[in-house]
Amino acid sequence: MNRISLIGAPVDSGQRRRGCLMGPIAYRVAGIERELAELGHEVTDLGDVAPGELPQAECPNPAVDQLPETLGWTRALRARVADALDGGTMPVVMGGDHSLALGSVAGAAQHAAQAGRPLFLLWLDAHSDYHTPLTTVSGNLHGTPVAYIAGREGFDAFPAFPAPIPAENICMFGIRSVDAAEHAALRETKITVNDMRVLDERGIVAPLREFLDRVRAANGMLHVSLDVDFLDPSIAPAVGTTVPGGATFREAHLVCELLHESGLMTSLDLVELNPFMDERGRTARLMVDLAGSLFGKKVFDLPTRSFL
Ligand code: 5AB
Ligand code: MN
Ligand code: MN
Ligand code: MN
Repeated sequence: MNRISLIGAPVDSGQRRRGCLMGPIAYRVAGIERELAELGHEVTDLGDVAPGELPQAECPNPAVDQLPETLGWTRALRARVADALDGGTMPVVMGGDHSLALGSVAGAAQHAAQAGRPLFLLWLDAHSDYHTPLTTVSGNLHGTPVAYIAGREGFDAFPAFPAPIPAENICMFGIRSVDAAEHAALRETKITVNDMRVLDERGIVAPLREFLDRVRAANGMLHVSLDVDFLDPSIAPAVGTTVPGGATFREAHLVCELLHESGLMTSLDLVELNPFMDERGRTARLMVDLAGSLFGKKVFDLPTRSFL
């Protein structure tokens, strides 16, 4: 049994296609609270976070969009996620675009540092989100959280990231769209980038187990950040940044099931759902279904059978 804190994060400042602010409501309408409660967890919906007063901020890169808004969210979400963890609950952040991870992972890192445990990051995404505010071409800050979390330079406008996560503790899955500047920077790190080619060749189980084994061996905390575009757009159309060739329905569920079995996840983001682009709620429902798998839902609970 987990004590789960649902945290609404209607963040829309990390990109320019509006709609992610409707995400938290879509998760509620799709029944996320009941889904998790029926699995035996104690679920509390803390409602939506607000960004607070917007700080003055400037960035040398004129492309950067909505910096003060994103800074406001970063502060507010960091505090809320750290509080949820300090109170012994597991935060599930319902986004909102991926810039919310600037705050949610900072909150997890703040808590982990105080608890004296290392923090690991599992990034399930089509994109590596490894730009800094200085390298981004689009100016959309939802493409920057991993760089902030890993302690890259270029985030002068932001509060210093508490205990940046060492590259060896960061693992990405589903990657299939990386910009040139991100690629060059990632080459210089030890971040594990399991792109779709790796999943095609090795499947998802072996590389995920390798990572989870490392988390367990270090007695680490594990933050999981699930971007809707990790999934193939044919099953999850409700995203602004679709990239073909993503994870299938079963691959995605298998990741979630293995994560649940590991018992290692300590905080979670559900990001980039844009309900305005959904088809009759199917993406919202799929994400709730995946959240169910992450918290112990199984289709079958029978010993393996052979029907010969
Ligand atoms: B997402 C791109 N690299 O910087 C950029 O959806 C896309 O949170 C970023 O993964 C995608 O704008 C951010 C082209
Ligand atoms: Mn992302
Ligand atoms: Mn993405
Ligand atoms: Mn996106």
